[in-house]
Amino acid sequence: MSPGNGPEPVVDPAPHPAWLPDGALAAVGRRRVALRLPDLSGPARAIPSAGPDDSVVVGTLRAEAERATTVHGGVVVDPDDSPDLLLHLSPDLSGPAEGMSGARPGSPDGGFRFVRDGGRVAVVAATPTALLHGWFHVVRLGEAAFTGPDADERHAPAFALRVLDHWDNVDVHPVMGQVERGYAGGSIFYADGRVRDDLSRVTTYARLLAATGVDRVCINNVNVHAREARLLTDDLPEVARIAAALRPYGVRTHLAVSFAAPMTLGGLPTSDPLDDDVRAWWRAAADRVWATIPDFGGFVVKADSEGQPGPFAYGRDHADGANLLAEAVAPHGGLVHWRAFVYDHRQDWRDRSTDRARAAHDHFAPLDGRFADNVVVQVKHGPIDFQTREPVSPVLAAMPRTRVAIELQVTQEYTGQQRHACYLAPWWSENLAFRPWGGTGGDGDRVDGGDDARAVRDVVAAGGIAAVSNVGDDRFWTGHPLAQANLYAFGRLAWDPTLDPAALLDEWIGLTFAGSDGAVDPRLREVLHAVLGDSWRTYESYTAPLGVGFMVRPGHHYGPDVDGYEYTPWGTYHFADRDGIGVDRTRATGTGFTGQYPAPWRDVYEDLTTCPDELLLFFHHVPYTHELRSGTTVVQHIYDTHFAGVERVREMVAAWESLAELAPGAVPDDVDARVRERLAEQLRSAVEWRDQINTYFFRKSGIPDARGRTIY
Ligand code: GCW
Repeated sequence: MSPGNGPEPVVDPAPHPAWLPDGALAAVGRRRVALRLPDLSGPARAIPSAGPDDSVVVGTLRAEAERATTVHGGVVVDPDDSPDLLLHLSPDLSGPAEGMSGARPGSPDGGFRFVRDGGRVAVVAATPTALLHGWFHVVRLGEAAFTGPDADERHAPAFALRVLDHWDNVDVHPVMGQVERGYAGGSIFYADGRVRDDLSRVTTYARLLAATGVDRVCINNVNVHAREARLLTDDLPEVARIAAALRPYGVRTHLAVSFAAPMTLGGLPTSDPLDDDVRAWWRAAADRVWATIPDFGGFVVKADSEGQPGPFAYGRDHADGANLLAEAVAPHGGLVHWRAFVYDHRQDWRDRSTDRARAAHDHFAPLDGRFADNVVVQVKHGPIDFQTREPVSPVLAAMPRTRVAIELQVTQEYTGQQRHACYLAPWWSENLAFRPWGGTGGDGDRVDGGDDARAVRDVVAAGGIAAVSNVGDDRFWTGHPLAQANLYAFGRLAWDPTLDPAALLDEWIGLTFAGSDGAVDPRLREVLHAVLGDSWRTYESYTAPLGVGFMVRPGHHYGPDVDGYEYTPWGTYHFADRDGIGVDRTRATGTGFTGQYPAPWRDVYEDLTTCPDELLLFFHHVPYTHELRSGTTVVQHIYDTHFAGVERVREMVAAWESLAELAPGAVPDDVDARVRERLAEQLRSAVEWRDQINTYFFRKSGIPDARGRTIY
């Protein structure tokens, strides 16, 4: 389908180990490891049917310890036989060391305790899954876990819910393929129109996720087509197989469901959320799901969006719709993730008053307080659609009485489709750190606010975080081997959104490229930082200037097409003419979108002189000669960044190529070959972007480049 899919995956039976090669477990594997369990006699039980239970994870812990020690020469010992690493499952985390440092008050999850005493480490947790997270914490630390000073720390996730959404189809969709916006081959869950027989790779995936922090996966596309809708009913036993493959690593299964299911699957004449038969249908459907999968997580819904059915057909609103499902899943402790990605995709481009950026807030903010407790309103990080640069969605700050989650896109739909190296953690981190009521702004400007110093990451504590996965059945999981860093960093930020993106990159490098002794060549480390560290800003510089988005080829969204969406119904315009460019979203003269923000941002964005440069064209329509805060004009900025962006990509290519001499053999040949192939395409594509964008604006404006470089 789209050109982003790249060549066929290399035929190799074993998937790439990603961030868990055996070498990554060298430090733990060399040691004496023990597992202390409360009164569990015999081997780990299979998951009982009584309800949510992760005791199967105990078996996983044993297997992890056995495998690591077997590979690296350590040994699994009795807990009383002075182990170097003790994994202790205990309902009482406080134990002998009360008053531990690092505890997060009000943490939604018990997490685990990490105690180091004279070089011996104990990890204590109340549930097997939390203990497993503790095990991977020690794995990540490597030797440092054992060599640091005595410590007693409590680690718990900042977000209650940490989800990866898969836009995987069971049937290959005629336009979108097996995985919608997937750039890494087929689905790890489905092939040939059904759930795969061999789901071992799904368990391997769950292992990778457990080593980061993600603990829930929605296994099918939010655009629920006819075939996929049946996962909820006829195919439940198959879904149960997927759940069984994820469970050993403490990962719960969610399903995307169609709001029209009572009609399409149940034969009812309506899907009206206030209809008694419809309510009964959903209750019965939920009962069957939990009877089959006792630890099932819940439903994800895209309703009244891009053609998906929803409550509007019955004159009902999104709270009515979400609460219908919430009522059905509540007896089972289930959740409903209800997406706020709702807008008119049949807009008239001639109409400059309708603003897609406004839509989610217009629909959802008035509903604050009406959603049931087990509903999570899932909000894309920006008001438009996962663009390279957007302001933070004002919906995140507008629903104080609702559990709100932030949604990110790990799959690189708009950021190079895993053909371009583009490390997104700095971008996500900026969004999570944004303070809607004042504080540090997107480009580091300080903007004073009121008393409320909360950041987005605080606002979404109860609703958590979700992201669209970038994984497929490609040997490297993610097409571009370096795109694994995005999945890793997402999981880690989901656990702790305050982590530094550069440090996370370093962590990922340390694990992924660990040699059999656990060590990584420092020159390789340096090169990977040079290639990836600033790659999101580099991508921004040769693609989308100053907050303008969607200058991409319609449909597949790869490569430049400045006017590709300009005269379409999708509501994503830049309004470039001979005099200027940008969308006037001010209250004074534009769509009024700035008014959806609380102070101070509503005023900062409104005013041309205070609006951050990087978002200028998102909020304002200005002449090409408008002088930015940086001192350069808009059109000169466009030229400069596009020329500079391509040079940066050349440097990325050169840095990677230098490895052959600097650190021969540090990267496996197959990884090297794939990365080289992708970097070559990134350079070709960056040149294409530069030349099209620069030429377009030169021709529109008639203003030459002040430095006389080649524009066509
Ligand atoms: O960005 C858009 C994508 C669609 C996707 C939609 C969404 C699943 O182009 O492919 O549909 O977002 O988030 O629902």
